[in-house]
Parts: sequence; C-alpha cells; structure tokens
Amino acid sequence: TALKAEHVDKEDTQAVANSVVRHVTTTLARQAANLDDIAAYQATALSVKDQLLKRWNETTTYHTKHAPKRVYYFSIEWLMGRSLDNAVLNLDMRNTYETATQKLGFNFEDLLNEERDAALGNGGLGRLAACYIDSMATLNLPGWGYGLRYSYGIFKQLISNTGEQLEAPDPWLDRENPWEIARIDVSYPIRFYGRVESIPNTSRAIWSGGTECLAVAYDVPVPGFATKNTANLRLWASRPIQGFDLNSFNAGNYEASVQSSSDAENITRVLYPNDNMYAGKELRLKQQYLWCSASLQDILRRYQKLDLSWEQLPDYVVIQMNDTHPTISIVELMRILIDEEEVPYDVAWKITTKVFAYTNHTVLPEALEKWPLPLFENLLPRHLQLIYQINLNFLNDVAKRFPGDMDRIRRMSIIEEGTPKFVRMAHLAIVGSFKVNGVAELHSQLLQSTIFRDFVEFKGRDSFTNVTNGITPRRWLLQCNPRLAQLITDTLGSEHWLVHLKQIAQLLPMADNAQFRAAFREIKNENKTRLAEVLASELNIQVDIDSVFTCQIKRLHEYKRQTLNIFGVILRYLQIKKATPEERKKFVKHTAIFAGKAAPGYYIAKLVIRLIVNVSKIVNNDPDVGHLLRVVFIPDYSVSVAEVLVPAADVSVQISTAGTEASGTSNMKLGLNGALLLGTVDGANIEIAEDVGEENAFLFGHLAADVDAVRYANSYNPTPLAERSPELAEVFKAIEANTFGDGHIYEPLLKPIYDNDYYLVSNDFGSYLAAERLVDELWRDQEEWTKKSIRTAFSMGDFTSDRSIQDYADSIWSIEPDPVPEN
Ligand code: 26Q
Repeated sequence: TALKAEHVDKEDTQAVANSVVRHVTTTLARQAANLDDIAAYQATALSVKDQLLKRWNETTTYHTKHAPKRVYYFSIEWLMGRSLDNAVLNLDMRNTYETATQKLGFNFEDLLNEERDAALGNGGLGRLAACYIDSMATLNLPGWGYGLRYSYGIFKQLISNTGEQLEAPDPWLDRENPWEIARIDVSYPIRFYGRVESIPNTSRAIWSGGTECLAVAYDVPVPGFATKNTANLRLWASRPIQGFDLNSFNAGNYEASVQSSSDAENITRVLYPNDNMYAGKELRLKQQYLWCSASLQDILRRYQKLDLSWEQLPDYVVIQMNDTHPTISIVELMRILIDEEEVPYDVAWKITTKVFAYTNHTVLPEALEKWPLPLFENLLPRHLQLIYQINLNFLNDVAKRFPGDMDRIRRMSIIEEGTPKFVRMAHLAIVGSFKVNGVAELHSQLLQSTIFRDFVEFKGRDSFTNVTNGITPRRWLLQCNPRLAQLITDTLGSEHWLVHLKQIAQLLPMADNAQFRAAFREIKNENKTRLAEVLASELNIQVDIDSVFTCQIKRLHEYKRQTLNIFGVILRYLQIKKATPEERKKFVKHTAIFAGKAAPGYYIAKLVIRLIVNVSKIVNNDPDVGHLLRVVFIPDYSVSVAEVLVPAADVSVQISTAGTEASGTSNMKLGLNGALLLGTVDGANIEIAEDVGEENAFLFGHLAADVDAVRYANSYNPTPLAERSPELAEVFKAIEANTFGDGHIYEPLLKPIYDNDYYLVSNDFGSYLAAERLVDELWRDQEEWTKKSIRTAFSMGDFTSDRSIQDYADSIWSIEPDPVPEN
C-alpha cells in the first residue's frame, strides 16, 4: 500500500503540474518556458482556485437543495491576508503543490511571497472576521460573509528618515486577483438622497429621485480545513448604473458625462483607515448603506426562492453584525418589508428583531458611531423616518416600564438631542437585535454595567451575553509555525488537534520532559533566526537571537500604551549607560520589537512611532549598549508580516489600560506560539492568564475597577510626575534633554501624561518595571522559561475561533453543522 500511495502521489503531482502549465498557456497566455515567479504564482493560484470552485459549487448546490438556516456575517472589514498557502493546507494538497511547482523549476516559498495581502481591514475586528469565516467553513456551518471590495485596502506604511509615518496607497488589485470571481450578473441598485412620499392610511412610503448606483458581487471561496465544505465571502463593488451620461456627452460636456460614473465608483474605492475611532464622513455612510442594502437584497432574493411567508424568515436567516457598522441594515430590512413587500409595520418589526444580533467591540466613547442627523436625513431620508418610528415605539415602551423617568428616556433614545442632533447607532443596534454580545468576559461585564446598563434593565439579562474571541489555529500555528505544528502532530500521533484545539492540553506534561523542551526551544530559535535574517536584510538591524524578543504588534493607540513599552526601553538604555562594564554583564539582553499602523489623522499615535524609531536609531548604534538592547520598529505591519513575527516572539506585550481593550487577539496568536504574556488585567488577557496559570504569566497594573478613581485623582488633584513615578520622570527628562533628537517635538505626547494621564501610564509604570524584572529573572533560567512557554502554548486550547464560532452557533444563531456529503 505504501507503494500504491507513492504512485497516486506521483499521479497527483503530475496532474497538478499539468493544470499549472495549462493556466500559464491558456489563462495567462504566456510561454511555459521563461516564466517569472509572479506568473508562476498566478498560474498556481488559478490551479488551486479550480479545486476550490469544485468544492464551492458542491457546497452551494447542496445548501440550495437542503435549505438549512444560514448565518450571514456582516463585516465592513475582512483582513484575509494571503490565500495560497492557507488554501493548499486546508485542501491537504500542500506537498503536492510544492513538489509540482518544484518540478516546474520553482521554489514554492518564493511563489507564496509573490502574493499580495488582501488587507481589507484595519486590525483586530477585520482579522476576527477572517478567522471566523475560516471556522464557519471548517465546522460545516452554512454561513456566508458579506463585505466590501475596496479597490485600496489599508494604506501602506512608510517610515521617513525622521521617523514619521507616511501613507501610500495599497494597490492590491494591480495584478489580477486569482481568488475572486466577478459576478457581473449579480448586482443590485442602490439609491441615495431623493425624496419620500407617504402613502395615506398606510405605514408605506415611496422613496424616489436622488442618485442610483449598482453594487456588483465578487465572490471569494473560503475552504474549510479537511472538509469539502467551502464558504463564500461576497464582496460588493460600486459601479455606475450607466457607463456615462449620454445627454451631457452629446452636448459636448465630457467632464459632466463621466462625473456621476466616477462618483459611483468612488464609493468602494478605499477602506477608512480608522481603528477604534469614529469618523462621521458621508462617504463612509454611503459605503455602509451600499453594503447592507445589496447584502439584504441578495439574502431576500435567495429566501424568496423557498416560497415561504415573511414571518418564517428568522427560521432561515440570522445576521451577525460585526460592530455597529452594519446597523443600517436593520432599517433597510424594515424598509424593504414595509415599502416594497407591503408587510404591516408591526409584523415587519417582529420579523426584523428576530433576525439580527450585534457584537460590540469597544467601550471607548470616542469609538461609538453616531451620525449627524442632517447628514443622515439628506442621504437616507426614508430610513430616518423609520428610525423616528422605531424610536417612538421604543421610548413609549420604556416610559411604560419606567413611568416619569425622563432622564432614562433621554439617555436611551436612539436620537441624541443637541445641535445638531445625532443618530446613535449602538442604541439602534441593540433595539433591533435579539442578542448583544461583547468579545471577552471582562468586556461583556463592563458593557452590561456601564454603557449598556439601561438596556440590560429594559431588555433583560438574557439579551446580553459573552462570546470570547478566538483565532484560527490553521493560519496561526499550522501555517505560520509548521515545525511546531509537526512536533505537536508527531507527539500526539494525529492531526486532530487542528480541529479540536483543546487536545493540545494533553501535551502539558511534556513541559517536564527535557528532550521535548530542547526540541521546543530549538524550533523557537529557528523562528527567531528566520526573523533576524529578515531584520538584517530588510532593515539592516542586527539582533541577537539569544536576547529575549518582546513583541508589541498591533495598531498604535493611546489606550494600547506603546508608550509604557518604549518608556521602559528608554529607562533600560539609561541604566545601561550608567552601568560599569562589570555591571553591564548582568543585564539580560532585550530585543524590543514594535509593529503597527497609526490612523493617518491620529497625531499622538504618529508621535509615538516617531519616538520609537528615533530611540531605535540612538540605542542600536550606541557602542556602550553592544548586544544588550535592540529596538526595532517594523514598517507596514500586515497579516503576512505577523506570520513571521508571531512564531518568533518570546514575550507577548499586552499592556492596555485595564478596561479599555475589549479582547485583543494578538495575545492569542502569540500565546499559542509559546510567547509568555506580559500584560495588564484586561480583555482576554484575563482568561488567557487563568488558563495558562498566573504563575506562567506576568500580570501587572491597576485593575479596571480602580481606573476611574485614579483617573479622577490624576486630573483633579495631580501629584507631580516625579511622585507618581520617579523612573518615568527620569525618562521624560532624558527625552526633553534631546537624547533622541529634538526633545520639544514630543511635548504633545508627554504633556498630557504630566497633566492628567488619562491612560494611567505613570500610575502603572512602576508595576510594569517590576514585571519586566521578573521577565529578566526567568530568562536567566532557560529551562524554566521553556517550561512556562510550553505550558502557555498548550493551555491556549480555548482560544481557537472554532470554539468562538461554536458558541455563536449554539447560543445565538441556533444553527447546526450541515456537511456536504463526501461523494
Ligand atoms: C467606525 C466609523 C467610521 C470609520 C471607522 C470606524 C471603525 C473602524 C474600525 C471603528 C472601529 C474599528 C475597529 C475596531 C477594532 O478592531 N476593535 C478591536 O476588535 C477586536 C476584535 O474583537 C478586539 O480584540 C479588540 O480589543 C478591539 O479593539
């Protein structure tokens, strides 16, 4: 049988090589000889796509026939990264493709690196959607994703000589995208602006005039791991209804004739680059409406083929809203049911509120979406009318429950009073949903006790729940750390852990096995070496792989406190400088690695990047420092960059002010790959520390429950910085003394910390330094360190997105796996 398997293998390899060559000559119209890596990648990807489409078709056919209840995941961001390696791994064809392309004269790794990231997201929220659709496919759940096909994803980050972030466009579609299928035949009209005429004696209205454009579907097949089931990610691109205005064209006004067509195409031109920061721009609302309206039209058209009553819709359709960005879809469903399908208002509302569920990702007030009412009314006049009606009914119900409590009514209203008024999207999302969830235990608790407290009292506790985030172990272990994955598979004797991640806990006793520890450490060192080579060749920075690699890789934001990290680095530098050559020998070697983008308009976040880069220039070139300290800012962080960083980290830096980071997910990626958690008692850190054991993590800082009081003290009765933290005062002095270039440029960063320190940087600095001392102490004992690293990795079984998606399916969606039969 071994011989036979080898024979089949050879046949497969030949068939795959043939299919790649066929795409070279036919699809790409090129000569098979003299092919460059780009073309070879394209042909390979097209060959893999053929495989995916076979499965995709079978899945679609099966679900059409079977008509199960389906979940639709609405996310305005999908941070998919690259697809080729993921696809061949999920199809169990990686070896075949590697060998086949080798036979054709290519190095498979090089081909993988030709792929552009699909970076249609900012950070955690967009990557979460990508992990979730991977898990939906893997768990055989009938689910689709809906999003937008931006022509430009998150900007490319460049760092100038002076450490400034510069933004360049991300033209990810400049080569054909082999992973999508344009469905020009699947398109829907979308209206903006216009006027509304009420139809007397009904709830109905006619919305007409304004401008119209088309939303055109692009489908991206998403393969499950080790299953035939293939999910679909449907992304919408905006297009003009007609190519151009013939009247203007004929009158000789060429500019006017193409204006409306380019206006239409602009809607899905670019992703808004804000993360956890609300931007009230009309074009953003257009994006949201186009996406929601097209997705709903698509879902309802599919439902209508079943020939059921509208009342049964919630038995067949559930829509999960990723944050408030798709909240307008609640109103759009009402509009379609009432105005177009002539469903009575109350019936429509009953149906709608059984279809939607809402996931919140933040308690930060500056991130809560609220639209200026005049802007909203102008763009979507009929929707505003419906919101008024929804709000009126809702507030009547509140008044009945809490008679005379006017303040409560003001607090809960969907409309915020003032000049101008605002539409509060979170309130609308809660009112229109049957379930609201946060993304980690603490976060869900905080939601219920703070910003949504009134709603818990009104709707009841059962309407609120927690689903802790997760990450897919296929991309974030199997794909990015193949050697560790192999070690796990070999030791467990099977690959089942990749779909039952809990099973890796069986390997916990291996922490006490010296041979296993050596193998584990060897893999970490190889991953560190690989990263060190990239840093040397791309950034010309030499790092010592025997140093502890600390990694803080995430968007730049004040609440995430990259400041604490870089201030700690500066203090370490000052201490090295002060030390005698003898004392220097006692320092533990550190490599502080940062990566992440700042929103282009976020001045302070950009200033933090500047400080990190300028500190790295001084520190890395100071002969006094030698190998003791390196500071690295890796530009243009992305999913594919993360796949190199995550397996190489020793310490996972997760140091947000307690109560501010809803969950975090890089903490999960780094932990699963064996990085020890250096973190605050915040978000999913808490659940991670609980599972890995607090003795295996470094927790520090004020607790969420105490933050308000400290904040209050900081701003109303501020003690001098030197009293709050003498070490931080020393650091600030060094910065102000131009140690890292012109000190005064950092004033906007330092002054708020002197004055009111909203994020408690000074208050947590002391305990942060204490935690770092524990890190250093442990690093000196490599066997102990490796034990804790192994315990961390193998205790992460609960943080797979398979578990998260199973939670959603059981407790919110009420849907079941429906696997495509194997032949
Ligand atoms: C809103 C309005 C207009 C323009 C942009 C936005 C916008 C865009 C992106 C608002 C927020 C975001 C992204 C938020 C985000 O990524 N939140 C993170 O979600 C992760 C997944 O749940 C959590 O792990 C993180 O804690 C949370 O910060």
